Amino acid sequence: MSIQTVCALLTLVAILALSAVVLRVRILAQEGHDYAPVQGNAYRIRAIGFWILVLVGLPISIWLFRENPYTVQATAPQVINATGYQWYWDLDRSEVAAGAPVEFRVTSADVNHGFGIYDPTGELVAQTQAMPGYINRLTHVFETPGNYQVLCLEYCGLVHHAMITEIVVTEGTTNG
Ligand SMILES: [Cu+2]
Repeated sequence: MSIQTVCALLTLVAILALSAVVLRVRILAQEGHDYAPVQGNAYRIRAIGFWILVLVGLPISIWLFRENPYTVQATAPQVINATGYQWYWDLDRSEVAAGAPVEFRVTSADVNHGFGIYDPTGELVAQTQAMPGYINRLTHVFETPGNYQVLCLEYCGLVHHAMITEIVVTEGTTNG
């Protein structure tokens, strides 16, 4: 199961749980209760929730920070300069080696574009913004050789959908 699917399922579960809470509150509200005991309970639940967040959420957050795509140390990165135009991509290089860091330096010649890299199965593996006047650096290690596609992720006009180009990831090491 991909990370996107896991996130989508977790979001769905959270939405259902929240809906159940709202529904329960709606039903309880019709019965009418004394305010004081309800308030006491609510404060207790809030305190428990707070400590659950601290004790569970904090370690998870710290654990997730192990892997930060923006701090990947590229010793000798393969560099691709990418520029977005209405409506095409210009890459100064379209072939890189798998297993070694690739640094994308992404900008735009006109309007904002979204630089999204998709693997051969059509799954988004990395993305950044292509903005006029800025060079956004994105480092990614392609683990699997194959033909990857770059698509525009931000609607930029009439032929936005045609902003597709290809990056070929080869096995072994290519220098440059
Ligand atoms: Cu676009």
